[in-house]
Amino acid sequence: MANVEGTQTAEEEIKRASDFLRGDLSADIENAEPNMASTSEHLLKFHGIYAQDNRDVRRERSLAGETLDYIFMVRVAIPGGKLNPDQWLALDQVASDLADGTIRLTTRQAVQFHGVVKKGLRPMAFELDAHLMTSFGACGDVVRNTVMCPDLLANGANARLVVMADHIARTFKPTTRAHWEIFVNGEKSASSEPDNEHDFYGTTYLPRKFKIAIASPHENCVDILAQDLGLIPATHNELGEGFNVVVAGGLGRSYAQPDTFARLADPLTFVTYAEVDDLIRAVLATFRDLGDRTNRRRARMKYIAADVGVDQFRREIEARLGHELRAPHALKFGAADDHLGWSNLSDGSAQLGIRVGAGRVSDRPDGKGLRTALRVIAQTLPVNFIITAQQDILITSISPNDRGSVESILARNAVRGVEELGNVERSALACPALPTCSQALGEAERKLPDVVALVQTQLDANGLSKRRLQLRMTGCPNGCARPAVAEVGIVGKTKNTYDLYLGGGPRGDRLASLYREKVKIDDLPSVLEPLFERWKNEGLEGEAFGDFFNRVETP
Ligand code: SRM
Ligand code: SF4
Repeated sequence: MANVEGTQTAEEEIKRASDFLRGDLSADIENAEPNMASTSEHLLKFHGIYAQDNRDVRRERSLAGETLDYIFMVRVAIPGGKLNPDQWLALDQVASDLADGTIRLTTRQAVQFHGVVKKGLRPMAFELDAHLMTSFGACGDVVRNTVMCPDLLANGANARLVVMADHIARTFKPTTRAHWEIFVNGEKSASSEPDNEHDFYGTTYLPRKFKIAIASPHENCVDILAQDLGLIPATHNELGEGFNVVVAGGLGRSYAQPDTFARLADPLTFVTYAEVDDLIRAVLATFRDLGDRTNRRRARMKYIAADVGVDQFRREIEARLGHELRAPHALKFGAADDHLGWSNLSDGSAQLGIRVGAGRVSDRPDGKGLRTALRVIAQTLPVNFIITAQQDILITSISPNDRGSVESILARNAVRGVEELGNVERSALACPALPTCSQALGEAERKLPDVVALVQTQLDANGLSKRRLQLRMTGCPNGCARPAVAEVGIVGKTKNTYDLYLGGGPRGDRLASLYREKVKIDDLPSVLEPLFERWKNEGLEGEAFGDFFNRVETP
């Protein structure tokens, strides 16, 4: 099979001509302009940096004939979301010194900083590097931050599994030194030889992003079927420990392009630990060779599988692997665990999961809040942190003697415990959307508290307060908060209206279907009310809303 024919996108040539992701970045960063040239903007993404402008002031500045308020978003890749206190304190400091004073936890267990100015990019990269973190490879046409269920890190998990996210991050990160030359130490590589980049990346890297996650076999907090490649720990009767592998999931869609769609990953095979790297390499090579480089909207791996069919896609992977794949195992998922609240781990330590509304770690104007609480905890107690794929944070490795100290620091800073949260609020997700995201058609993160309150009120009015409901909201159909697999997905369509998707599974194993188009937020209660009433009256014992909707409304 050949690559998709046609004229390749401009981005492909930018990559090819960039000398392994250098381009004119150094010169562009140093000049006096507040923004970057568009070629550099594309390359910047590989370095974890997005050129943005503050959209709240875009119109008034344009009308006044002023330049846009140029800012940058920096995404820090954190494999498995694991951070030690030194790293958390460095992120906290960077948020104050170089960004907008907030730390944004992402749906892929990474961290984003918003409102960074061009002059701050190098100091930020330097600080991150000093604390063994980097934004390099957090964005761009490469393997993105590897996500991992926190349960796999605790409770006596096997030693190979604990380091799996780090291993994948290290093994599949581009090897070019460009980032360190340009952003960290400013020195041109001593050698004039070209970098020895991975074969599967070559000079044009992947057609687009590639996402890997590792799920718990018991619950699906990482939305494993939304990934390009998912690993689920399993034991084979004859071969022992390894992973069931799923491939070719992805959720992004574009209104402008009807041939884009959300797709759940398919089971591919079982591999042992010894085989997993080669399999990932073969899948990456398949994507590299067959992915659509003529149209970035269709340049995800899911479209190869959808276009050529799962069997042919499998044969393509086998051809690059050099042997046949084993038959896949049937998979079954439990409902996602949010990991919130206290739990005792098998090593005798305790863990506390704290809800972070839309992942935004910040303080209130009076200086109290989650950001201060986490800083004090990191400064004073020997703990660690894990960011979850639900945009929340876990404080881990808490000595039983320190539980009281953790609780009093949180209480002093008015951080609410899980028992104080409403059930909708507890699991709701929202993407950043306005004012930073260039692709946002409507609000998400800023509107989430209102939406949660409206839906919770509606549930309460129907006597359903105690029922869980998974609500996810995004400012556009790219689906960054994964609304396409949610029980209730609210997806920006225009400035003030949203498409409403219903019936995803709490297990993340079913796509939601479009229920109503162009709903105004204020009209949400009246749209949901009859469905909630039916759920109450006709729902089976313990039946989740998504399952109920799917049973009664889907033909
Ligand atoms: Fe995303 C683009 C934010 C997870 C699908 N995503 C963006 C950008 C960079 C906008 C842009 O291209 O200019 C957003 C930055 C906005 C801002 O101001 O911060 C953005 N995506 C996010 C985050 C921060 C959402 C969040 O609330 O946490 C997540 C960061 C993940 C990370 O740490 O790496 C985030 N994005 C996702 C997910 C969910 C996931 O990976 O589990 C998806 C759906 C899964 C998938 O990839 O199919 C997702 N983001 C997209 C897409 C659509 C891709 C496609 O297939 O068409 C875009 C658009 C693009 O890449 O051009 C996008
Ligand atoms: Fe931006 Fe759309 Fe992603 Fe929200 S879903 S962050 S609006 S790209």
